[in-house]
Amino acid sequence: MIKFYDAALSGNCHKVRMLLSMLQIPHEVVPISLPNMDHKTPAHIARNPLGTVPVIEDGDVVIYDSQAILVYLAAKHGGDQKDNLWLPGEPSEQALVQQWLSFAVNEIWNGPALARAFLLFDRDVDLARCQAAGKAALSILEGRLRQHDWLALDHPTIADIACYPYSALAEAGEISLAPYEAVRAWFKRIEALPGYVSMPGLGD
Ligand SMILES: N[C@@H](CCC(=O)N[C@@H](CS)C(=O)NCC(=O)O)C(=O)O
Repeated sequence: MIKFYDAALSGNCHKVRMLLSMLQIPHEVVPISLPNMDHKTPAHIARNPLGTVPVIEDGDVVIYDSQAILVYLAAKHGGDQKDNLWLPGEPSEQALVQQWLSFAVNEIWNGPALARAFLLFDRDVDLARCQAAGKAALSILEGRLRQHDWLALDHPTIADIACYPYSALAEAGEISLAPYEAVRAWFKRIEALPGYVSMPGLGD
């Protein structure tokens, strides 16, 4: 059974929680306390030299980074390559999904995610810079979602899962979501998907 090293308030972990639930993948959660520094113990560093969560172990396979974990879970449990809606096998579709996975790690992490981390967890970053980056990222999402229901394709993919948590948590970083109507409508579509799970600060 998959072991999932999970920290409750982590949006990166939440991406994994959501896909495990949506794909109904059996797993065991191993809680990691970031305040207690569980993620810096030798045992955890052996799993992930970066000392971060999420991490999954599936037999001998150990994967860290939430985007990499989404790719693994979708490829293994999302259906055959031809009909895998979460991570399509067709090259241009797969690349479009990857494009938004990169957006999650770069623009969304360096914007709303780090603004929230500053205000909630005393992360040493420049709040104003993160908030400005956050607004820029949300504007790009808004532009895409005014024309399309989903980020990469015409149906939900792991791109939507990867970009959702820290966008939806933006107000915890004191970035108002009021100007982003299409983004807020997209949150509702994601929250209506079968198997959606919430976390503190997100829609139930
Ligand atoms: N790119 C990684 C980032 C992982 C990450 O920074 N996780 C945070 C929790 S959201 C963490 O473990 N922080 C503790 C630390 O950096 O020491 C991912 O997407 O999983």
